[in-house]
Amino acid sequence: MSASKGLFITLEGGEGAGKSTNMAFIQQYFTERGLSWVATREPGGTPLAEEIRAVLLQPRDETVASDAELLLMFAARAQHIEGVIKPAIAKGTSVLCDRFTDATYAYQGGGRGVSMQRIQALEEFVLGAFRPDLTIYLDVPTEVGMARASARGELDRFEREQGEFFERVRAVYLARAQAQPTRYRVVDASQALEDVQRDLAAVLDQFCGDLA
Ligand code: Z5A
Repeated sequence: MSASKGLFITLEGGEGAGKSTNMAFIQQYFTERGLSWVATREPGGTPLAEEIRAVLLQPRDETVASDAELLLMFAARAQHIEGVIKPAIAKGTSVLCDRFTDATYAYQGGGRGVSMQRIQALEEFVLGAFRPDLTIYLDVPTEVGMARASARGELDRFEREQGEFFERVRAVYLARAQAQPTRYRVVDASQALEDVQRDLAAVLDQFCGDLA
């Protein structure tokens, strides 16, 4: 990978996988090697997209139609790609993104049961051929992740889902990782944190070694 190209790296995981904890580790990895980076997240990452995030995560009495949820995810994504992700990469800055389109396949496709063809059509409409260079999936058994996450405070609209929902989410992530081994790396996030981060560093060494 040439030093002038910013990488687009996405981090994915189910409930309690440790994304926030390990996003901080990835940022530190980049900083220690003098690599320029910007950290961002989905849904969100720009003022407008963060407003859409708040709408999406807010628990509400009204049932949210799966297609409304799907379209809001992609509306936020369209704004995020144009406003943050593509401009950073064009400047040679790597983008470290907490969730991206794989989360839509996992949560809206797997969790909610939206057809994968419909998600794929929106992906092509909003992203064209643009995809992450590397997607790291932090894999943790659902019951382990839910136990970790239950220690947190008030639950958002997604965190209120039941175990079967998160089992379907996990199954989609694992299937996508298996189907796209060039882009995906799966890290066993049920290990002790220091072992998770050793494995993460090995993945990053392989992908980012030429940039330092
Ligand atoms: N969503 C969607 O449906 N469709 C989409 O297209 C997109 C998103 C993009 C918000 O995402 C919701 O949006 C998300 C899916 C949906 N809903 N859910 N669930 P988010 O990424 O902002 O929210 P999150 O999933 O809750 O992520 P998080 O805050 O990064 O949580 P986390 O992965 O659980 O990470 P954590 O807070 O670092 O770790 C949880 C706890 O585990 C914490 O106490 C840690 O100290 C502990 N931990 C972490 N690692 C370990 C290890 N190795 N051992 C022991 N304990 C650990």
